[in-house]
Amino acid sequence: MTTAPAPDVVNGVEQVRRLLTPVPGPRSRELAARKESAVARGVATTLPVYVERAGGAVIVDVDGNHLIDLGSGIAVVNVGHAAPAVVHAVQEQVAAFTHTCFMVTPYEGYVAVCERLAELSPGSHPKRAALFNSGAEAVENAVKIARHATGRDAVVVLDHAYHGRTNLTMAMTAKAMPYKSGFGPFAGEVYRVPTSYPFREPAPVTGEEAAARALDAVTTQVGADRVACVVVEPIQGEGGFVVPAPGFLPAVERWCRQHGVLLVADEIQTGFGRTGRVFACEHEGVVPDLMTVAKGVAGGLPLAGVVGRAEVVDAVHPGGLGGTYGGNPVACAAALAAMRTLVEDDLPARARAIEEQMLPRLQAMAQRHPGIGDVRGRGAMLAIELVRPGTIEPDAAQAARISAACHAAGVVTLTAGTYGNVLRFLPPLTIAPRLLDEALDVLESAVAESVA
Ligand code: PLZ
Repeated sequence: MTTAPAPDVVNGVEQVRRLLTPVPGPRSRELAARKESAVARGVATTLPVYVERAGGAVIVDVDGNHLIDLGSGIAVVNVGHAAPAVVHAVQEQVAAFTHTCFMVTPYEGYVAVCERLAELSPGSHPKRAALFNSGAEAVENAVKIARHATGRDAVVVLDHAYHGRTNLTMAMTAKAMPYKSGFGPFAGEVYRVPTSYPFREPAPVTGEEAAARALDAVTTQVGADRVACVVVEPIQGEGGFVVPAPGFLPAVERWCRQHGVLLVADEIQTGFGRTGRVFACEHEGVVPDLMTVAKGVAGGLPLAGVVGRAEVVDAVHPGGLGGTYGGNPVACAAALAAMRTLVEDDLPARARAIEEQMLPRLQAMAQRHPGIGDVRGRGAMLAIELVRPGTIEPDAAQAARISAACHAAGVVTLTAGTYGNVLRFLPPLTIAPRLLDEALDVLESAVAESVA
């Protein structure tokens, strides 16, 4: 690690794994039963332990179990649960005022977050930003801006993409179950083209070739002059931590520039240090015209944003963008603290250290178990893809078994992937190396007992 050692206690939570009951325990089971009769069935839970407290990389449930969190609330608490700087900033802001609506009587925090997003995002050109509540809302607004700025309608997205659950973003998301099935009709003028998914190519395809394949589909099936924007996740998140072959993103960027098409990078899952750089686009020197952010931006408070070229964002007339809660002052205070922590504690370097610690162990597991077909990712966004040994046939049951074994042993893991066969790891970037090692020991046993 490049920075000070992680503390042993965060927010009153000891940074240890400790199980007092089976997982989930009796009090969690009671709450799960109450959920059944109160909460919509459509809202499912991955691991039904009910949380009482969280700090750093540890979640404490209502039965007193201490679990190591390798999910970060889906890549949100990059700074760790209840990071002291975030907690302090939120408490101060809550006591001052909680809401006025920025569109009615504005406040400094909103402006400061937009300034910070402009500084941290790729490219030194003049930028503008706008703030929203959720990732899906940010993606919707990026499309609104791109359409307004170009006067064009078509939106291009990729196979395996995930952009949200609202009507437009469902159309942009690839996977039918559980995100889209039964929820149509979907928004129009959204076109899906092949992506670069190295592990699933029948024969090796370079990034440039994969881009040519995608852009040929756009040219022949849509027409470049009708396209407002191409929206890409630099590493696909829900789609299975798919890292495109090198050269794919730069080739898409070049094509966009040639054809007056705006490149929108959806950095909602990849942003804020997660992949070892502040934003994942930086790994290949890609400078998007617009970028969407959410999740890690505010260390656990709901905030999202669009940041991009000033002339593009400012094409929209005054009053054309907004919402009652977008850029809520409490969320902005949290975001300023989280972004300060990101820079001051060099969290991208921590993400790179996590990769150095995890990758060799994941690769060693793959050597021993042919059921692990691929190990991939960047920084603290790593995954293993489970297959029937010797094939690329997805094996979601194996991924589910490993995940369940990790949960039972007190490690929070998530699955992902179009085929549900990817086990993904998103630890808080502040996790102590010894705690991460312990989580990897648990994973190793889970793999040994669950995988071919
Ligand atoms: N774009 C790249 O990863 C959210 C979704 C979990 P919201 N990913 C987690 C679920 O099952 O709903 C995400 C993302 C990318 C957009 C979004 C959407 O962000 O804040 O969930 O709306």
